Amino acid sequence: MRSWSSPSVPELPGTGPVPRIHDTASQGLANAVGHEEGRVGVYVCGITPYDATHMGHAATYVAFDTLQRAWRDAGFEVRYVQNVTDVDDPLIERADATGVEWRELAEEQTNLFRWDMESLGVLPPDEFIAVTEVIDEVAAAVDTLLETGFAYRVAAPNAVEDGATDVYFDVQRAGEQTPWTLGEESNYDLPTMLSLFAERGGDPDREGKRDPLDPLLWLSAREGEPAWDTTVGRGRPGWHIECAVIALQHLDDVTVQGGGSDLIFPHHEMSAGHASALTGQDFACLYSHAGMVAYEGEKMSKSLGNLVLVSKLRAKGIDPRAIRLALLANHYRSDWEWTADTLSTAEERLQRWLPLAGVVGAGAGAGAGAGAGTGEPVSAADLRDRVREHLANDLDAPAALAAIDDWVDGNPGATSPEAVAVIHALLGVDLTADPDARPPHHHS
Ligand code: 5CA
Ligand code: ZN
Repeated sequence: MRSWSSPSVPELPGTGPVPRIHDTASQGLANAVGHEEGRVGVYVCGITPYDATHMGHAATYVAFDTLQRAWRDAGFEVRYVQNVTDVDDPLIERADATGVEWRELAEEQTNLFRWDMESLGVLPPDEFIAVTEVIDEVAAAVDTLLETGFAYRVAAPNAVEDGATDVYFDVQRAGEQTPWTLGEESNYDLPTMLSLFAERGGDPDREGKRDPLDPLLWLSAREGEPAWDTTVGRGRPGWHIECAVIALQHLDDVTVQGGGSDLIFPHHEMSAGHASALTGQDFACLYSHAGMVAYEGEKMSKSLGNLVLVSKLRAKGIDPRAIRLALLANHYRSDWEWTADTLSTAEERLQRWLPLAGVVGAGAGAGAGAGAGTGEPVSAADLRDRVREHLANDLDAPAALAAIDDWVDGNPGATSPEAVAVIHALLGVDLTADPDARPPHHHS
């Protein structure tokens, strides 16, 4: 599928340190490196295209964008793959409820997402793959899992065709015969797994399964639902196999499997299991998860409807660079709440930084810090080193922002092309851009 346009990323003098990030599987910090020297591959789970793009989505993609920028600055060649779950239960339900065709809903929302990512300065994936583009590949993988005994069929009495079967993944067998075992990625105990499985699309009580935690690989055609004729039968892919297949198809080396922390289990656990059963090898080197953004006291989620959308803020004339700074002001691994202050603080910060590029912001003038000199005097090269160090330390963007604030305070009124380049390359905020010069929103 078409991705989106890449923002420019200035090259900085020298190279940054190899980034270290938290790995969910080993529960500690690890060098974000793969099997091949100087090359990394990252798979970040993409949107299910409805109610896009809310601040939770945006925070997660900006977090992995920061990782990419740190990698590039450290001299790595990065290959980035992202999916779009354009066929799944919640999308179909939403399409039905609103009387829109599911394909149309997915296309319109994916366009909106592309536009939001572009406006936030997020680097595009090299491969942006919709599930509907890989139906045959998923079916082939399910066939392989059936042949190798990692998958089995379960009667589906409510399917369209008489005698149809759904296909499930055998977690016990995979645990015995592959490098993967249940819980190795998430580190969750059984009761936690069972409750999260039920909560996040699993069906622990489905009759005929060998283990309550066995996840669906293939759903045979149901009345009124999308289905494809394939080698495993007429139907559609399960959720976890989709990401395993796309990642394996487009990356030689999955250095990092990423997404929000709501994907730790079952999604990334099961994707890792499926991939291990298909290849006989470990799936990703590292599993990286962004914290959950809340709003009005609860996780921002499509099912609750407590959403702040990037596109709505932009329609109100909010500078997307302020949105990006608002997201970066929270450590990517923490759970945090979006409030009105989140945005106003970021807007003030942007105004304080704009003079670095010789732009006098609306709120500047006798603005914050002018003449205050509270920060220590450091050179722009020192600032670059500090920002690099903070980002290499588990993507500590809040510390990087604070270092820049200090620098601005310590150099009141200064313009600095070096500082501007650091902010542009590593934080994805271009202080020289004219926010009003962006093309108007293009509808699908
Ligand atoms: N299509 C699947 C992944 S294969 C999916 O989870 N789609 S999604 O649209 O629900 O979420 C897209 C990404 O945003 C995922 O990485 C998810 O973990 C992340 N995400 C969703 N809600 C939040 C939130 N409130 N805070 C932070 N990240 C979130
Ligand atoms: Zn996924």
